[in-house]
Amino acid sequence: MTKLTPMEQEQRKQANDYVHKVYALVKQRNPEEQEFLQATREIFDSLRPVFAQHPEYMENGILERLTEPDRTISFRVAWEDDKGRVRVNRGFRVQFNSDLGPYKGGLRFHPSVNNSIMKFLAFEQIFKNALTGQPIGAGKGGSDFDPKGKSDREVMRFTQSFMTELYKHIGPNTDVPAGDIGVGAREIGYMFGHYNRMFGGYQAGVFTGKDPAHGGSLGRTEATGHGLVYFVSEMLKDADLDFKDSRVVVSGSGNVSTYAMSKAMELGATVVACSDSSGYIYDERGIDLETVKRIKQVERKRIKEYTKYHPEATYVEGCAHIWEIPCDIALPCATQNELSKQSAEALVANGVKAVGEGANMPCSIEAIHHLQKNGVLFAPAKAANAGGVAVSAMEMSQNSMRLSWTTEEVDERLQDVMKTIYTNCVEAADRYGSPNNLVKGANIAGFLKVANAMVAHGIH
Ligand code: NDP
Ligand code: 2IT
Repeated sequence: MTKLTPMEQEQRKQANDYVHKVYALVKQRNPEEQEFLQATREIFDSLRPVFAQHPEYMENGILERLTEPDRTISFRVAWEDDKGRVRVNRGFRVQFNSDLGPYKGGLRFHPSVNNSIMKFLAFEQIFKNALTGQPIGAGKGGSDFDPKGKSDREVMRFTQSFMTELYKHIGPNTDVPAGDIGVGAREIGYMFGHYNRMFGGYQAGVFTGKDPAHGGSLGRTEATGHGLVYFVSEMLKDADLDFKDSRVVVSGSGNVSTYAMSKAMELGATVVACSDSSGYIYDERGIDLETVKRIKQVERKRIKEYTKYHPEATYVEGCAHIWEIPCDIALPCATQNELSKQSAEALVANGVKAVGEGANMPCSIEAIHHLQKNGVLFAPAKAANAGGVAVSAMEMSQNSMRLSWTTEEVDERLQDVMKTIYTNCVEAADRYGSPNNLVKGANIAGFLKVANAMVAHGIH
């Protein structure tokens, strides 16, 4: 290593002091928000070398501004269930940053939803959306409403009440939501319908993830999972590896997981396990995806049902032990902090070669360090799962132009975007002194794009 000059040492010290100071402030302001603090800590760690080289970001207070959302909207959602009882949930929209375009990000319906989870997701979306190279800012929203076990009419009444309030804050040029956990085509359909009713017309560009039969983009449903596998393929290629003949474990059995499995299988992998929030199924000969889709998408039942159709498979109650199944490639595609240091140790002990994050922040910071320390290729969520929002931005373009691209056209663009993101992450990691570290590369490349826009747009 080359010796640092006294000036470089001083620049490093100033950068470290700045990061420390701002992180202390973020902690003081948000003492209860564990997930948000975890997400900011990871970003801050990556950015030290950037501040050492670019004091203008410190002078412009970029970190202080980037860690405080433009606004957080929180509201009551009252609705009536099928038995005529009044129910009350909490709705959120965190509009984090709009320096690169309209606020953009999904809506999550899950009982665990709270301010911290909304904020970490919206915060990470800033860097992810910047990485896509598309003109989109960042937001996230949702509710602690649980669609599980609700009738279609209950989901409709809830989403209409939710939209009656959210309506005031979104629009094709201000804030464009999409799906996330618990929000799929059914929920988007109801919300889009109610938005248009309140608007008194048809505003195609206010939502993405719409049904392609009425205004959505072909390929959006598959985009996150397929994009993840495209990104991981690029990473594997640089290490002379690929999906062909590999054993893959994928957590979750929702949108991201399903299409990650389908693309991995198409590339010749055997997917031996997947899960839902109750437990996981394991089939040495490979999971039958059509059965998974029927159980989860059509019947809306538990993954446990799989063994009824495939008695050769095993079902294990609980999710954590899925990472103890030996595999070459692990793709966590369910939720945040689902892969702990202990899980990472099991993966490493069983010879895992690559881990790709399909979910947002599925690996704890300690798990990531353990994987990287042991030479496991690691694809971070902000880059690896950006294919979904990238195709959302393509949906916005198609809506504006009032035309639709073919599945092949969308897929080609998605592959290009994922390759470009990969290259940009590799280059940023190299340039700032952490070769092969895609976590740092993704954080730095995303940060630079948004920070430059913030400097150009003045202090606000
Ligand atoms: P879905 O609701 O379609 O699927 C979620 C899956 O994860 C389900 O199998 C669900 O099981 C499981 N799951 C949810 N919560 C938990 C939990 N607390 N513990 C264990 N398993 C859980 O959501 P998506 O596939 O859309 O989202 C999955 C992840 O990917 C999320 O982190 C999301 O933020 C991220 N993501 C999604 C994108 C998209 O385009 N949809 C884009 C980029 C990232 P069960 O059926 O039991 O609820
Ligand atoms: O986390 C994510 O990137 C999403 N849930 C998708 C967001 C979008 O606007 O398509």
